Amino acid sequence: MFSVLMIKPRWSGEIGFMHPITPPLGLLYLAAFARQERPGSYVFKIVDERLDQPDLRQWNHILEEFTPDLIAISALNAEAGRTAYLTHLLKAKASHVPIVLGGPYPTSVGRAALDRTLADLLVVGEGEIAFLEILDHVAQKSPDANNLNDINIPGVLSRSNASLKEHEHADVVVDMDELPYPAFDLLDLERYYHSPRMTPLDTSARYLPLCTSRGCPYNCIYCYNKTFGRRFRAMSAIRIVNEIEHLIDEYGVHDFEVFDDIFNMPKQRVLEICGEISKRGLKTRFSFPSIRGDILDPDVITALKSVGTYFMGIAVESASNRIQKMIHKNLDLDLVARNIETTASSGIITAGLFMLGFPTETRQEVWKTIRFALDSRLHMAFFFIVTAFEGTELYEMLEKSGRIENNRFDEIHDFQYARHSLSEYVSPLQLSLIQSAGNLLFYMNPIRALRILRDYPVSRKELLKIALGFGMQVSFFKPMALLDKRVHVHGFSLTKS
Ligand code: B12
Ligand code: SF4
Repeated sequence: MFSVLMIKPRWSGEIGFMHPITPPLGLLYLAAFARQERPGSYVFKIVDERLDQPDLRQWNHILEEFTPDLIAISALNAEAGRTAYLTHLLKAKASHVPIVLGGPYPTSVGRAALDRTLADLLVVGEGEIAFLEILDHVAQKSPDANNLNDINIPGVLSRSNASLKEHEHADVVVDMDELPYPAFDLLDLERYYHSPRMTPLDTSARYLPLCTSRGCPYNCIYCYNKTFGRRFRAMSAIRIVNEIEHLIDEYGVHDFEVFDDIFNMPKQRVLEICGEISKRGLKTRFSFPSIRGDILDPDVITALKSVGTYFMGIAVESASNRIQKMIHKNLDLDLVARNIETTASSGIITAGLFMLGFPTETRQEVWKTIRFALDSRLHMAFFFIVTAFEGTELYEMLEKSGRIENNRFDEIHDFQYARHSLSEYVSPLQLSLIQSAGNLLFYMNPIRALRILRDYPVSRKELLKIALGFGMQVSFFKPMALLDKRVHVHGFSLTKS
């Protein structure tokens, strides 16, 4: 049987303190789709480096034991360095085995990902269809990595098919209901249940991720949403609730973390999903790490609450209308403030996601964002330092103005601790100090503390642990980060502290 070794690399650099390890949904969809379309043809094994951290000896053992016919690596930009290292390590041992690279990293940099690694092929964009064609091609025509020159699949780049247009995307699954359920059976799920997750609450619950739509029609300049494109495609409510029911029956999981780029669209879809869950009498809990705040309304919030929503991250980014326009987010801030009020008052733990230090942002504008958070009923606030990722409009903007000398952003994993400033008017030190002050002012409000105590879905003991951990981060790690040279982004010619 044709064996496929799938790898999720660990992060490349050292910066950052929070490392959620979530099930690698991309790989799980690729495997499930291939199994659905070619039953019995391919066998898969997943190595998640973030969990196992295999050393050289263990990697050799994995290769000898599994003897893969093809290796598939899924990477974000933040994993670019490690991905390159891995391809060298794997090629040294199994040079003839084709290595295919996919995910947001190769999608955002295109051919450069082949130059920076020893991968043989890369897929730009959504992976299911292109990956299946690659599997069929390698299995039937050319099992040797050195013989992949004739490959001609939309969105697939090889070292020799120079004719393929840069950034031509792979074919997408148009009818999302045709997607199989992710192949969770390939993972030891217990290990993910006990790892940090995206939702910053330790509810000690078994949970699984859901991704119910692909694509986002908005165009925020800092966001990398090109993998699935701007055409929004969603699963039907019935398909989604079937998957939820399957996960409850198969894995006994009732807690779901929703990974969609933009879940709450359109309103009718959300209401139908909630209606279907209630109709079937399913016991569910949901958390939404990031939701768009201007397309919420009280009906949607009530419906989500009724099916067990306990956490919602609302992406506000900036409280300055000028910055909202510049970053193409264009939020109606009054509407978002009202939605935060409704969500938080309903007892859902509501977190505000904010970004500080956009190009041209002034100190007053940064403080305006902090004040927005302070004046709100939010339970939590995350003040991230704006970082530009390759492939985003923000990155291009900085590149054009000659402000990027040597991109080191792939070393940053936690934008709370990054120490740089894209703003010409606020230095990195000033930005970090405002960020720390914002955190302190936000959490030292006694009324907020009481509301957190009342609404948190965890025991008082758990809450105390979280509060101590967070207190340590804000009062110790963050100031320490100010002294830590590694937290500087060396390659940037930005305002000096
Ligand atoms: C879960 C998640 C995380 C998790 C896990 C990340 C990880 N290491 O994989 C956590 C919370 C840790 C995280 C952190 C970060 N994340 Co994140 N995250 C997501 C999120 C919400 C869901 C990912 C997912 O499962 N999607 C669903 C699956 C089906 O999609 P997929 O993985 O992209 O896979 C498809 C294709 O990419 C392709 N594909 C994927 N792998 C492969 C492999 C092969 C061989 C092939 C052929 C194809 C292929 O086919 C798949 C199916 O179509 C996405 C947003 C989104 N909706 O995708 C952001 C997203 C991936 N994150 C992003 C960012 C920027 C980050 C951070 C840098 C942010 C931060 N705050 O610091 C850090 C990076 C830290 C790190 N080293 O992991 C960006 C990626 C930008 C980029 N170009 O790298 C995204 C796209 C959000 C965005 N719109 O900007 N993230
Ligand atoms: S930030 Fe959200 S709304 Fe904006 S483009 Fe990205 S996914 Fe879409």
